[in-house]
Amino acid sequence: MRSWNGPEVPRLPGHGPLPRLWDTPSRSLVEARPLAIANLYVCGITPYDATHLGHAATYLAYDTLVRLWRDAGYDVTYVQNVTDVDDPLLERATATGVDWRDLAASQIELFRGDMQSLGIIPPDHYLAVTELIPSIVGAVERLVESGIAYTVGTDVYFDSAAAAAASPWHLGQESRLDRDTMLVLSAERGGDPGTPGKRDPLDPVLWRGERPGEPSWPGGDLGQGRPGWHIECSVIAQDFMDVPLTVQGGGHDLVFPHHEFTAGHTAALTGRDHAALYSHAGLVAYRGEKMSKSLGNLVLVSQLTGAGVDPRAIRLALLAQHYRSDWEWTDAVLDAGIARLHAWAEWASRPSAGTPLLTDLRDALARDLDAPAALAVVDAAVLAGAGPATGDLAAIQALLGVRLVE
Ligand code: 5CA
Ligand code: ZN
Repeated sequence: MRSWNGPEVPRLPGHGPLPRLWDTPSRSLVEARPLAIANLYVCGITPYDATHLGHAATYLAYDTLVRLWRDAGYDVTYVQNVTDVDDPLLERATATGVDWRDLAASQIELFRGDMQSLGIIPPDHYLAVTELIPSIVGAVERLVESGIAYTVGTDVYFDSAAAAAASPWHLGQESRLDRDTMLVLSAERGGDPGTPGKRDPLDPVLWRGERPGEPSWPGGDLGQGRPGWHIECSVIAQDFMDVPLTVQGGGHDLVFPHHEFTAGHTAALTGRDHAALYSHAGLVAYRGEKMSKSLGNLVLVSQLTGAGVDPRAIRLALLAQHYRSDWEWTDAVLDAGIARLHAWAEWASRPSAGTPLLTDLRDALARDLDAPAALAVVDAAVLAGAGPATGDLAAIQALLGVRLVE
């Protein structure tokens, strides 16, 4: 699938350090060191109610990571999916009387425009799940053949215990959660722990047999149906990159069950870990609760830009929050972004002077993508009175993605 046009990223002198990122399973900062190429998979949108500022914040975090890898001298392969067939999308389509394909297509197009206006580096491979059905069917068939999947009626489930016996993965490897917590989260986040006939209530569906009124595809031995959620990201990642990936990313609402079972599926299919590092972005709230499509408490990027807000001010507003913290979008957050953009643009027009900021910007961002610290480096220079040093504007454009002069 087509992605979107990428921003111009100036090449900077020398190389920055490799970034260290917080790794969910080991609960520590880990150097995101590529084996050869940096392989990044970030979980993409389910295309309805795009693009809210929570999505934007998460994709901005991994945009920053791509910028740092490139600046450190590595080539990057970046893959992102679109979950263009899933229960919530189908429910929304039914509720609004729109064909699910039209709903998905319009929201993906909106998302592309928003990502482009925010200057987010596009993935090299942008895949809708519906483009990969045969590959997913093949993977599920292999799991059935190796005894790691079983059927309940017309549905096929992942056997977590069998996978743990046959692969480097075990339930809890990625999320490090206890069973009681997993059971609660499974019920809240798309799992079906109450379905009778499963070997373990936590086992996730790999292939959902056809239901009346739902879209379905030929599944070979599996029968007509559609893919489960976690197998989609496992297969798309494997089809376009070597595993273990350098980094698997997404918001922290995906720690369990999504990334746990994505890891389980990949390990069962390849005998290898899905990723060397699992990174999770914090969740953006609005009016006291997580900004989410299901709650409807959304601020959309397109609403702000449509009202005339400069996308660079939105970018600066988001960068002022550490990617890993949960935080709340307010008018004050946006106003601070707008004020910072004005102050920086005025500074950029002053005569060139001062000490270059490049090393300090690189060091700040390499410490777990500390964008607030990087903004503070520029703020200090702006307050000091002199203009930017030679190379500062290129450094800000390459590392923070904000272009201050034409
Ligand atoms: N299609 C799946 C992933 S395979 C999905 O979670 N789609 S989504 O549209 O719900 O979310 C897209 C991305 O934005 C995911 O990485 C998710 O973790 C992240 N996200 C969703 N809500 C928020 C939020 N309020 N704040 C930050 N990130 C969020
Ligand atoms: Zn995913």
